[in-house]
Amino acid sequence: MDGTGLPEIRSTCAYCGVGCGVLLRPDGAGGLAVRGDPDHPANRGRLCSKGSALAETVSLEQRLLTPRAFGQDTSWDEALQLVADRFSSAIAEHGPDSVAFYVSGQLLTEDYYMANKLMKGFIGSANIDTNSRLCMASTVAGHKRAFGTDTVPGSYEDLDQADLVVLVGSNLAWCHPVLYQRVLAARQARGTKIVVIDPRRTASCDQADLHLALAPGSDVALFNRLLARVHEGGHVDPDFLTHTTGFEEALQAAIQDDPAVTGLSRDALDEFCDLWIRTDRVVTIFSQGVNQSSSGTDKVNAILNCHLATGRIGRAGMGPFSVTGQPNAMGGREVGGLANTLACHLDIENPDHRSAVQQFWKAPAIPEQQGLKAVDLFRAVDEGQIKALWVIHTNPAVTMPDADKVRSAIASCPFTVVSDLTDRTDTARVADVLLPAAGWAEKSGTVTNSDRTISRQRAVLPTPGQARADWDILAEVGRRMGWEAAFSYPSPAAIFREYAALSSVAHSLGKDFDISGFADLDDVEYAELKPTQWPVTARQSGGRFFHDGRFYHPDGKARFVQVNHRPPVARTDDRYPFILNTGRIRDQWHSMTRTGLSPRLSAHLAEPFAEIHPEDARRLGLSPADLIKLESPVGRGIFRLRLTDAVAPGQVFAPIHWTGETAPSARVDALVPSVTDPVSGQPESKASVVSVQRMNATWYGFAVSTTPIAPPVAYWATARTEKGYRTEIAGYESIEDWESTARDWFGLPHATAISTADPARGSFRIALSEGDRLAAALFIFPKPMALMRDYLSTLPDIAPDQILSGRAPALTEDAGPVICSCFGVGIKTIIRTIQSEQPANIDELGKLLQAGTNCGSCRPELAELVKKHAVKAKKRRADFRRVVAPYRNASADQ
Ligand SMILES: Nc1nc2c(c(=O)[nH]1)N[C@H]1C(S)=C(S)[C@@H](COP(=O)(O)OP(=O)(O)OC[C@H]3O[C@@H](n4cnc5c(=O)[nH]c(N)nc54)[C@H](O)[C@@H]3O)O[C@H]1N2
Ligand SMILES: Nc1nc2c(c(=O)[nH]1)N[C@H]1C(S)=C(S)[C@@H](COP(=O)(O)OP(=O)(O)OC[C@H]3O[C@@H](n4cnc5c(=O)[nH]c(N)nc54)[C@H](O)[C@@H]3O)O[C@H]1N2
Ligand code: SF4
Ligand SMILES: [Mo]
Repeated sequence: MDGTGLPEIRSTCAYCGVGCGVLLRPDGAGGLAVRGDPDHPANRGRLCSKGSALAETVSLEQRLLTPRAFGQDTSWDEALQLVADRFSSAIAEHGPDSVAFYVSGQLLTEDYYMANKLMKGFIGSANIDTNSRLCMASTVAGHKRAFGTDTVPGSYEDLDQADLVVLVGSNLAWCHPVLYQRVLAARQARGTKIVVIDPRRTASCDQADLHLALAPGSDVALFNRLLARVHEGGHVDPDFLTHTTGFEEALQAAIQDDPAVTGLSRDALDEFCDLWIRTDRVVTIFSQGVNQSSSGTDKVNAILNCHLATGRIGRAGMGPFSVTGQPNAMGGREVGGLANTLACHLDIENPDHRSAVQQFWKAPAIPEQQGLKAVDLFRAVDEGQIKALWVIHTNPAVTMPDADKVRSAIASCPFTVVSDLTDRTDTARVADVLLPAAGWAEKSGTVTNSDRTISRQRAVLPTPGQARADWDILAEVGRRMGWEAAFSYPSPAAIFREYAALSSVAHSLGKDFDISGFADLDDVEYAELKPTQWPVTARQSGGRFFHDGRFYHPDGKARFVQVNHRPPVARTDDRYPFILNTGRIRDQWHSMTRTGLSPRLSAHLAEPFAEIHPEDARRLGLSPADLIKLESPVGRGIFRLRLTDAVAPGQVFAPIHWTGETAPSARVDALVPSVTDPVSGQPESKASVVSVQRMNATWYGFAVSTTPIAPPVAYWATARTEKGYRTEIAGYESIEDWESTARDWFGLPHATAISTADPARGSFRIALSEGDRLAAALFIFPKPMALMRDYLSTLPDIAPDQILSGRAPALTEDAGPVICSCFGVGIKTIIRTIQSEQPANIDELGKLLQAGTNCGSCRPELAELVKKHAVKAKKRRADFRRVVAPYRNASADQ
């Protein structure tokens, strides 16, 4: 593609659990060309907006390139010895449970295996937990309760073959976009129906036949209603029931639940139940709206109960389907990354399993009990029980519930190590030792996606600076702690072989996870490994589970679990009258350390926001573009108001992505208390309670600059642009001398300034240039202001004397916030084109503008725009304002 002649190398996308195959062609200068791998079974060549922009995130900007200890650069030798010594001395003095690892579903399987082996087998504690506790733990627990094993029964092909896809607490269009495209393709090909169960109207509702906006946390009651109706109508599969136990009890519990708690009408409930019951091929996809709940495990079992009762499991086009979030969330579950599991689906509390693993590892010790789960782990850190903590490939100071408390707990821990790509994370900022990790394109290993397909990730770029792969760092610490033989590996391939061999031990103990077919893979075969769904044995490769009625409880049967509705733990009251729901946006990945580097991805939604229903806003006297303060019993934050009837009255939705680095007052998890599911320990991230108030700032600002800024004011939020940064700012204190303040914030004491001020109106504008190059501009107003932000963000391509108007020259049109990130097409351009050309659908629009014709991630938004704007001319202007507004500062396009 780029003509350099370097070959394309197959790898796997760095982001979500769909696990799309990518073809990477290094350009020889540290860059990459990326395209979808047409031969990968997960995506067949498709990529979403994030996958398409991978090349923009591999630069060395913000990379940590040398080990650091206590604020100073140091050598690997010193850093690793320090880590080994401090862990060893904590263990010697306070015992193995005084140390902990907190790791990630984004680690490669080989990295994960090392961390788990070191902690569980050699240190002898189970205090290793992973961010999967915040993500998949309820599914793991629900699967184990029902099936006796944590196994996803089906395959992605089921999505192609289903006649009904139910999305429960899953915004598939934005979070697993390539799977969503598969569902839409099935809809086109065979008329697959789509039902979305989500309190919020999301992009995934775009083509839904039915959207059930249920009351937050009421999924158990909804699926209990379905189970009761399955039974009432005589749709239970009696043959399949012989492979199960507990149906009667689960049914009695289900009948007791009052479906009215869902807040849904009887008609809507009946419509859903009828559709589900009469469609044999139904796949129920579920994700964080299910898992991240104080009744998450029960929600999972309520869904599984319905599939078990109808025998719709493990057969073509049907089954419950938990989609995994992170690229190796599934691999982490297999390798035993959670504090309550051992490797290869073996159980820590089973003495036979323990001794088998101990023998296999020739390990000195193996813990007899579960370790601390994430929330308890950081509580133990806070209480001083953990003397040494190692955080790898995750950013808990911003993504754990009660994040301010977690951040201060980490800061107060006697010894904290962070392995990351960058030192600019909320967690790295408070750590003692920073270890530079090799990143996605620089390291080799394997990942397992949502449908149990194991794929290779391959190093295609040289490792920068002194960075090292996570497995390598862990193994060396293991050696330096005295376990030379157990941690000497020449390559990830050697680790993988050992892991595969351990899986045959697990299989001999009756476990389903078996990749023993890989135990003899030589280095060349590992290098060439093709995507393969497990199990992989001498006899079998891939396939579905449970269709044969064989489950993994000791009696070989599946279990129905009695579940009843329990509302979310926090209740709204006069003080905290709103429910706070949190989640993801289309183009950012978690704490944005990688996607935030891409100007394209940052142009979609450039500022942290909170969505509120217009009726609530009216009641509270809020106007579009206001900044609002959210306060919960544990924390507070400031967000841009986004008015939309996509959220129900009484609810607020805010995304999770902003951090101390990008918007310090919009760290959403600072507001989420650490309430957990009693079975899985997973936090309730989607049902906190908050109050909402306008932030009565004295002034509001917008800045563009070539270098990042972090002004010491109540609110700022920054995003990458093509050539620099754009920052929204607001403050309470009156500022007398705006020019010197601006110079200070931008770090430009000697730049040439042109400014205009209108003290009567309280407005001020300044452009600062160095030579003939515009370096920064700042606009201050007493209210949220109207500016052509997207045009201004093209700085420094604007002449200093032009910028102060805040408007584009007459002939330049402001494209507006980017909707199609592949071709950089802004919302205003799209609306203008729809209005002037009146395309009948998004395909016609695509011919006019290219928008939506590459990765397709923006197609739901384009469809909504086409629907809204193919309208009569006189309504157009008003509509234009209303639709553009929520994308950022709502008065921006007046
Ligand atoms: N763009 C993007 N994609 C991602 C990620 C990312 O950061 N960015 N992260 C990846 C990861 S790690 C994960 S885990 C997945 C998450 O993927 P999803 O689970 O699809 O994403 P979320 O936005 O967290 O939440 C899904 C939905 O749950 C709904 N919800 C809230 N409460 C309830 C409830 O009580 N019941 C029901 N039924 N629904 C409810 C929310 O309104 C939200 O729309 O995404 C993965 N993909
Ligand atoms: N309120 C609320 N909170 C949530 C959620 C929610 O929906 N609502 N979702 C939860 C879920 S599902 C998840 S998965 C978590 C995600 O939360 P985190 O895992 O904390 O978020 P990330 O930003 O993905 O953190 C990954 C870190 O690893 C670093 N990194 C990248 N590549 C490498 C590498 O190769 N090696 C190493 N060592 N480091 C690397 C990145 O720079 C980054 O700092 O958030 C959880 N928190
Ligand atoms: S759907 Fe997008 S983010 Fe997920 S693996 Fe595929 S390309 Fe990557
Ligand atoms: Mo996740």
